Formats: sequence, structure tokens, C-alpha cells
Amino acid sequence: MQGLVLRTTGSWYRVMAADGTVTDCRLRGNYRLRGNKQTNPVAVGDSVEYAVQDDGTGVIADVCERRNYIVRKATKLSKQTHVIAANIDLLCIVASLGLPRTSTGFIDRLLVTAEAYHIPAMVLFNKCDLYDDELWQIHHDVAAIYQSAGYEVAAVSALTGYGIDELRHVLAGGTVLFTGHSGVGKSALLNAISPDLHLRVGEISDWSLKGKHTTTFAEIFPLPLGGTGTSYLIDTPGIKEFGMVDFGRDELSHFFPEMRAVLHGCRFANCTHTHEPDCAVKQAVADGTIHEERYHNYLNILESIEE
Ligand SMILES: Nc1nc2c(ncn2[C@@H]2O[C@H](COP(=O)(O)OP(=O)(O)OP(=O)(O)O)[C@@H](O)[C@H]2O)c(=O)[nH]1
Ligand SMILES: [Mg+2]
Ligand SMILES: [Zn+2]
Repeated sequence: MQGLVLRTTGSWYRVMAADGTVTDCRLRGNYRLRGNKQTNPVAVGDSVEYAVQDDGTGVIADVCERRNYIVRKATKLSKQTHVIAANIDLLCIVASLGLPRTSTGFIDRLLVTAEAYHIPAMVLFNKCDLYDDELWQIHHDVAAIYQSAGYEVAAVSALTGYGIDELRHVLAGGTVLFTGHSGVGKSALLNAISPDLHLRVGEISDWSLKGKHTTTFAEIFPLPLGGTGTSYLIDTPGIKEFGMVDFGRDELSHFFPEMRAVLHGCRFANCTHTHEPDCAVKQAVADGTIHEERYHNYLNILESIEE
């Protein structure tokens, strides 16, 4: 049989067949890892071949080829990578400008990774019910950074339902991965989109104003959101720092769409857009076509590659 991996916990994989039947499976004992660089051979969103046994559990014999996938480093210094999910249509970066505040540096590391793995991405600012005039102003400023870079941005509130109808339309029909810091409201948003889900949402601990890592493993929820067929929304555990996989120094700017659009104008093909003369990227930053904050975050990521 063939099925979709809905969640993975320890050595168990929950797999859903096309008819909706769900089977808890293990990996075939002699399943060979394709290389040993990835800590998890099977991820949510994977399509797998499996057989159901007499006791009702299943055995996964093979993982079908992935259309795409997104990974992060298991730990900052680790060479091993963890596949967050496979076969996704949209990465939804959930951010919050209230508490906890999400930095543009964090958002940009996720966007760069999405670009590197050819996954469309958008930025969702949740908790806009908490905005006062000042926070709305900050929201518009930050939203403009990402809109000018070519990304879709939305302000929503899981609490009041603001923007949720529009969001349902954006998400309809696709497989969408929700990611972001703990406490930004990923699970609350899924509940707002589909109130029958009843996902557990956390409390914000007031001493740190940080999330409490309420969601502990990634899980796909198949939902009828209208439009064309089923949508597959993936809730994931909050991440503190995004351990980006390494890219080449002269590769990085290709993962900033607004830089990619101009870098053919640089004098040197391997321009890092730092010290080189006749740099089209630096020129675009100077004349305001590329936002300074994106360039600043580019430099920070570049520095982390050099280390
Ligand atoms: N005011 C307000 N609070 C919200 C909103 N969305 C979520 N919250 C609150 O924020 C807290 C965290 O929400 P969760 O949905 O658990 O956050 P999460 O991103 O899933 O966190 P992890 O599972 O730990 O990664 C909860 O107390 C929610 O009630 C919102 O739109 N407005
Ligand atoms: Mg959660
Ligand atoms: Zn350049």
C-alpha cells in the first residue's frame, strides 16, 4: 500500500492511506538509510510503501522519491541534518511582533532555506489583536520589507479570527508547513482555521515571555478547506534558533530574490556584495530597491558561513 506519513514519534510512523485508513507503522528492520547525514529517514509529508500485518500495525518498506523537503541542522555545530517535512507547497513562517517578538534575522534564515529548497514561503504575523498604533506602524514597516522582496505577508489573529477567512483561501488545496518560535500561535492558528482540531495551545510564561514548547512533534492535519480538495496543514514544534544548513559564500545572495534579480550586474561573478567594486547589490541597497534590513541580515548570515 501507499500512504502519507502524518506524524513520526520515536520509531513509530502514523501513515494514512488514500481511503483515509490510518496505520501505525515501523520501518522495515533492514531499511537502509540513504547516506547517514540525516537523523530521520522518514519525515511527515513523505509518501511511503507499507504493508499491514496481522496485528494491525504496518511495516514501511520504502520511502517514495520526494518532490522537495526542508531541513535544518540537528544542532548548531552538527553535521547531521533533520528533515522537518517533505513534499510541501508552502512554508508559512508564523511571526509575532507582540510577545514573543520575532526578529527579521530569524525570518530571513527561514526564507533563505525555503529558497534554497525551492519552497514558496510567506510570512504570517499573528496576534494582531494585541497591536496598538505603534505596533501597527511596526507591522507595516516590517511587512513592507517582505513585500518588496516579493513575499506574501498577512496580519492575522487566531484569537479574534481577523484575517482567517482570507488565510483559508491562501492555504486551500496545498500542503502547508507552519513554523516559527514557540508561543507565536502556530497551533492556535490551526485551531482558528479548523475549530474541530482542538490542538493544545500553550501559555506564555510571564517571567521570560517565551513560549513553552507545547507542540512536541510535527503532525499533518488533512482538512477540507474548500477549493480544490483536501488541504494538509502541518503543525510543528517551536524552534528557538534556526540551524541553517551551510551554503557557499557566493551562493547565498541567490536565495534573496531581490538580490538574485540584480546580481548579474555585479562586476565579479563570485561577488559577495561586501567589499567588491561595481556591485549591483550594494548599489540597489543605496538607492533603496533592496531594503537595508535584508542586506544587514544577509551580511550576518554570510558571517556565520565564514565561521
Ligand atoms: N492575543 C493573542 N494570543 C494568541 C493568539 N494566538 C495564540 N495566542 C496565544 O499564544 C500562546 C501560544 O499559542 P500556541 O498556539 O500554543 O503557540 P505555538 O506557536 O503553537 O507554540 P509551540 O507549540 O510551543 O511551538 C497561547 O497562550 C495562545 O492562546 C492571538 O492571535 N492573539
Ligand atoms: Mg504549538
Ligand atoms: Zn555584488
